Amino acid sequence: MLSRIDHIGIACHDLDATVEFYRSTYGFEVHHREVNEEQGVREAMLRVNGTDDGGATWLQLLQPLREDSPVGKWLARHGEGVHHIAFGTDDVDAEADAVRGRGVRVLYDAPRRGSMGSRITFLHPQDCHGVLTEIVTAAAPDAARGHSAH
Ligand code: CMX
Ligand code: CO
Repeated sequence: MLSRIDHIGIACHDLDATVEFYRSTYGFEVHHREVNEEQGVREAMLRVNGTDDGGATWLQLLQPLREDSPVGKWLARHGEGVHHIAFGTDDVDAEADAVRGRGVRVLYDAPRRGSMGSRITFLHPQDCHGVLTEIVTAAAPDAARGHSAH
């Protein structure tokens, strides 16, 4: 079951400037920073609210590490803005199998590592009415706590 909006991914050119906008305009603070080489991003996670499944909803601010990465390519074409939405579930493997069975292209054969030790996969935007869609299972609390922010 998809049980929450886990995060909204927002592409930006300058992570620090964008973090400062969200802090000074809305009061959202950075909970976690991370570089994900595989995804080609430097990111900041801003916690917005808790959810009734025990998880949370975040803003994921994304600056590309390289032009030839999903966020880098998208920024060059569209400029800054909302890049993807992510639904949270406690079983990303089962959800990926279920949507694959409904004819939606799942981009990864097996989930990969996302923010804060989560496991993530993506659905092709052309199969989702133009929305790049991510499915996330958060790390168990112990694993998340052991994950270092930098
Ligand atoms: N939202 C909606 N549509 C998108 C999109 C996005 N973010 N990114 C690409 N597309 C669309 C393009 O508009 C294009 O459609 P048209 O041909 O109709 O114009 C099509 O997808 C192909 O676009 P492309 O620029 O050629 O991009 P690629 O095919 O090389 O890559 C995709 C597209 C979805 C496979 C790639 O972006 C991807 O693998 N994304 C998943 C990984 C990712 O986004 N990582 C960063 C976030 C990490 C995180 O959340 O932790
Ligand atoms: Co994301």
